[in-house]
Amino acid sequence: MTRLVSGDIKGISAGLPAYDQRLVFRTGMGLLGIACHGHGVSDVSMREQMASFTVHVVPVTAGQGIISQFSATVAAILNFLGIQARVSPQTDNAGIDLACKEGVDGILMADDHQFVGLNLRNRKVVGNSEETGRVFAAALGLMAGGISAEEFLVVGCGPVGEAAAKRLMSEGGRITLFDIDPAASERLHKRLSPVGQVCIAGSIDEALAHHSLILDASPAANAIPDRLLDANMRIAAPGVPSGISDMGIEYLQERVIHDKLELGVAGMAVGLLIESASRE
Ligand code: 2YH
Repeated sequence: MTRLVSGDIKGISAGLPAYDQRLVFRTGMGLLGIACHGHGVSDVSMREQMASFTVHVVPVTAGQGIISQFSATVAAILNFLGIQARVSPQTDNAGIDLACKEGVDGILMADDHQFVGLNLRNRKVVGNSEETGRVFAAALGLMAGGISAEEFLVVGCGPVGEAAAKRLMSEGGRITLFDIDPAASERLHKRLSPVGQVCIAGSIDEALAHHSLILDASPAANAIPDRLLDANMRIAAPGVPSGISDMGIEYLQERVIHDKLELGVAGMAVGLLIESASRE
């Protein structure tokens, strides 16, 4: 799993309104709309829930320690969605202690391996990897004009790729998996086969030659080589670093969605509140 660095986060907070607009242009929905769509809930009802939900983002010093602006950026994304979030003045266990004593409704916190959200009202826990996969899959479905009976290529068979594949399959999408490690695609294939139709591609060249709807969840630069890009492709790319080069992103223009934090945090926020929202 890739650990974010401060360069990945720079500019996210200030860029939220513009990013939201770009998402609307690409999918017909903004950050909140896509996250709600990923969970199958109405954004109107979710907006109401969010307005009365308070969150502390607790910085974590364990492992490689605090990433400058990480917690502030997570809080900015939550605020943009309408949640009352702030960075806790305390780190680690003291931050959890303070959140409980102050009676806040939720906590978001990340160490080097896991980024979790906790709803302190009902003990619901959400994970960033699962939410990222789910919400990018929903965004790809919107770019594709629907998921049912469409063929999707999922590149990268870790937790993000798995969650994305499950979300696509839940609406009748047909999945081909590719991972640089064949054992990883085999393992995921075994887990997904009872759910629906899943194939494994032997090479990225073969996989990209036969697919135009791609979910790139691989944590590797150049996982989708420029030479294999096609003008008909639509790609949702939550992997960090992005598997598509800057030149590839430029080439695909409005047919690519890539971010390092925004959609995943939006998915976590909706996931935390989903029990109290009405369905789409
Ligand atoms: O970037 C990460 C991990 N890769 C988890 C992401 C899961 N998709 N963690 C961020 C660490 C933040 C740091 N501990 C802080 O500033 O609190």
